Amino acid sequence: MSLAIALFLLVIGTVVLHFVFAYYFGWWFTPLAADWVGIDITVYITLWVTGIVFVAINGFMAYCVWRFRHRQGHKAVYEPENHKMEIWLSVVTTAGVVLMLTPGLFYWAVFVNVPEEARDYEVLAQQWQWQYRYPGADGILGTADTALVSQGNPFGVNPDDPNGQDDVVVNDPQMRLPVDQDAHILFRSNDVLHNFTVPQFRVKMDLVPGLISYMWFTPTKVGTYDVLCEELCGIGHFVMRGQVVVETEEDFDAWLATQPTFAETQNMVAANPAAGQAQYVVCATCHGRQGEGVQPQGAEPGPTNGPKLAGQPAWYIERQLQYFKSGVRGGADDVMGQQMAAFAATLADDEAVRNMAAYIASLPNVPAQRTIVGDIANGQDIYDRNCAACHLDDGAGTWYTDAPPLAGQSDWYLVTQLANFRAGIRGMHAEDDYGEQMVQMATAMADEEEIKDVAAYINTLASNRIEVGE
Ligand code: HEC
Ligand code: HEC
Ligand SMILES: [Cu+2]
Repeated sequence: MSLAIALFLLVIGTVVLHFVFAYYFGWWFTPLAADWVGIDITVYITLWVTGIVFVAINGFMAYCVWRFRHRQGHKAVYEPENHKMEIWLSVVTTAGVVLMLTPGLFYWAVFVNVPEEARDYEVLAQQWQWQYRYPGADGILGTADTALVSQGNPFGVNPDDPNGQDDVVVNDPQMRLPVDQDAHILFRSNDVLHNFTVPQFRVKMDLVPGLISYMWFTPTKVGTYDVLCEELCGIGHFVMRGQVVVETEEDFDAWLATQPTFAETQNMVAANPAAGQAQYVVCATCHGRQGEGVQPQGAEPGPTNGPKLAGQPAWYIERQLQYFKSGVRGGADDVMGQQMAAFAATLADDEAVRNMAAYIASLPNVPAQRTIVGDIANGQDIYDRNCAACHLDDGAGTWYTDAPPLAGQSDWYLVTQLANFRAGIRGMHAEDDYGEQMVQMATAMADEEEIKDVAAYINTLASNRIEVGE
């Protein structure tokens, strides 16, 4: 009897909760922003078919448990054959399965047949970022290969292919698409399986190393949508966040025209460290003459305690200076970052930023002082499980994962940054796609104590540390 009631409550509860979540909390499809309304229809049909079957079967089971419960003097009868009932059940099951499968097959045929006039785009996934490629004026994407991937050619575009010279390669997790234009998206992966999903477009596709997969859709609404990596197996895919900005064709074309072509990125003049050095004079007050950093004297770092910069690679320095200039770092509640933002603004243009980054990257990696003590074993445990995947086992960082070196950095600064990421002071700006990863990762440390443990462990990774007082 209690089993019958439990089954009955399960059915009622599931149906009621479904409607409460859908209508009261709005846990439902995001508004559609592409022309794949057919996908929604197939999902609705499947939901209705499986919903009705769920209620019918469990209801029937509850009924049987109650109706045919054990009673004195009653005996079960064995009835192995019932032709009428078997035919009836087969017909209903077949109808249900056909109803669920047919629309899917129909839309799959549309899905795999890309319209002639669709424009080509390419998405490249790697641990743990997205990159995008747009064809130039010729409308053709040149060939590319992961074997050609390097820091100067992160997309692996074939430098000998004339079709690739005018391609626009964007090493940034934000993609742009013109509205109401069929988009044919080609997918490649640099390392492991990934999955490109934009919920509002209702289409998703796996990216498989060694294969080119594809999908197509027509974005129908101007707006900004989140890109998710819905690959479940493996680590870190949940931090692969990006955006697709759907805009008018004029806006899209205007933006594309401002982007350097592949040929231009390959022929860029080398940065000039001497020009950077001339401008560094103002930076020295807070970051030291040799970029060695200015140690805090009291317990808390003050506004003139700039972290050590020597030992940081040019790509990381350049990105941070651009972040400070554009307000991605150094926002309203970031008191220390605001100090810095004022000085980043003195670098007039992209060239000045590149020159400064090149100068800082050329500074000798002088030893940093060890100021943090903590439980090194606990710090190592946290670091190896959560941080090494991007910052590497030895804390050296790599351009490939966009993660900067941590070993050799001012340890007190690592502590303040991890606390800032945890508090949302750094990494929460809508355009801070790299910092956002750290907002998620900073939760690996439960409290201030554990942050210090990790910093203490990172201290042991640097070969050029000096002990306090040495
Ligand atoms: C008034 C002091 C001050 C001056 C002058 C200053 N900075 Fe900074 N800088 C800081 C502080 C403080 C931080 C750390 C901000 C934080 O805690 O988020 C910082 C952070 C940075 C970072 C980020 C480092 C990292 O690992 O993320 C870079 C790069 C940088 N500064 C470069 C420069 C350059 C180049 C100049 C000269 C144009 C300069 N700074 C001038 C105080 C200063
Ligand atoms: C998914 C890759 C990834 C993982 C895992 C990761 N990080 Fe990071 N980390 C980054 C990226 C990318 C940045 C640069 C952010 C930016 O450009 O603003 C960064 C920046 C940092 C910074 C700031 C450095 C500076 O000079 O300002 C610290 C500190 C840091 N990470 C510590 C950690 C620790 C500790 C862990 C483990 C708990 C960890 N990270 C795990 C990707 C990662
Ligand atoms: Cu992924």
